[in-house]
Amino acid sequence: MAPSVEVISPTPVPSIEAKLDQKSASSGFIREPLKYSGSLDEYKSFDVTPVIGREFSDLQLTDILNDEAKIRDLAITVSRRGVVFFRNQSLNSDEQKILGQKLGELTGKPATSKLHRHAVNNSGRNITVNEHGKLDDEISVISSEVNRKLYGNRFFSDAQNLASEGWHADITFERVPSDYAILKITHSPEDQTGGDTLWASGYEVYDRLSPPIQKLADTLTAVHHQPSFNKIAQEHGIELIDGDRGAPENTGFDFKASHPLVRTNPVTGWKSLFGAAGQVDNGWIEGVSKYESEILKKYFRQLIAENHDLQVRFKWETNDLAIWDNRSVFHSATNDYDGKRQGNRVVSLGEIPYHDPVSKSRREALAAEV
Ligand SMILES: O=C(O)CCC(=O)C(=O)O
Ligand SMILES: [Fe+2]
Repeated sequence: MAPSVEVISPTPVPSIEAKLDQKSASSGFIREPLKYSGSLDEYKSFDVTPVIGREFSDLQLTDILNDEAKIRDLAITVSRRGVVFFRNQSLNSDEQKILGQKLGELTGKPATSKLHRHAVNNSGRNITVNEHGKLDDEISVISSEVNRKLYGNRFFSDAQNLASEGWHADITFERVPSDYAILKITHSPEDQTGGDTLWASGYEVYDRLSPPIQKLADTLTAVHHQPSFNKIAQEHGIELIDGDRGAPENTGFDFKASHPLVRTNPVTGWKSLFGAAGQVDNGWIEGVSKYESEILKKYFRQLIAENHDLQVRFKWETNDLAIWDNRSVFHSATNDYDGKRQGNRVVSLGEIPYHDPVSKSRREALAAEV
């Protein structure tokens, strides 16, 4: 008998086992959570909130760039705290790229995963990464001026949309999405204030689901979709990057990928809600009715946007830098300024997302650690 409700059929995706096999075959990827060795304890730092965020008060990243133990510990710290902040960094864009690649390499990402080359936010837009006119496809220049040109008035302070629409994780429409992202703000807003960025913990969102809803979420997948790139490319005569966007799997112009709704972070071993907010606004949750998909998407977005106790907000000064783990946090820019603001972002690619059924939630794992 035909189902009485319209069910969104799952797109064919490899089974969890196939994904794990594929990953372990291609990467020797690490199943056991990684242990922090203590090598960063000599630097002054503090937790910005109980749940998310750590700030290092005076560490210069250039001083530790060649120290593999420290970079590995840094990656573990980012994965555990979700986002880590550094003030007034001297790191240039080439060093930022080295750091982006090392964070994942030293924590076991597949050898084929490099730095992302963004289909739109690349050198083709002709915004230079420094004052010497350097263009680089592995750096996305985050520019208020270009955003206003391409995406219109939601990037002005008098926009009338809901600011909470901005919550997302980066480039999850790719089959191999990001592990870490590093944003260095090179020009803080000319207005003197505004332009803060917020991050929200996907681990904590998962922990706020009741056990029966966690069980349901554990079994689901979601399609992540970004339809606006093709539209923007057409409207503004931009040539999209089609070929290898940092991993051999990341090609084509569909900008669509199916990923587990709840993703295990291989560095911490913790489960995080992943198929939520901006990256699934134009996508859907698979295997449930269209109506159920909309209700679940709305509920997950609400948990992210309306729980300020799982968020952290950062106020930028020029040359401040943030590193976050795109597998386990969402973030949102604040478009409350009208002057110029600009930064360089490196997005590195990690593993094909997977859900390890024996992995723990953050709260469970932390309780077991003490
Ligand atoms: O401009 C910001 O504050 C953040 C922009 C963003 O979403 C990103 O860099 O990934
Ligand atoms: Fe982003």
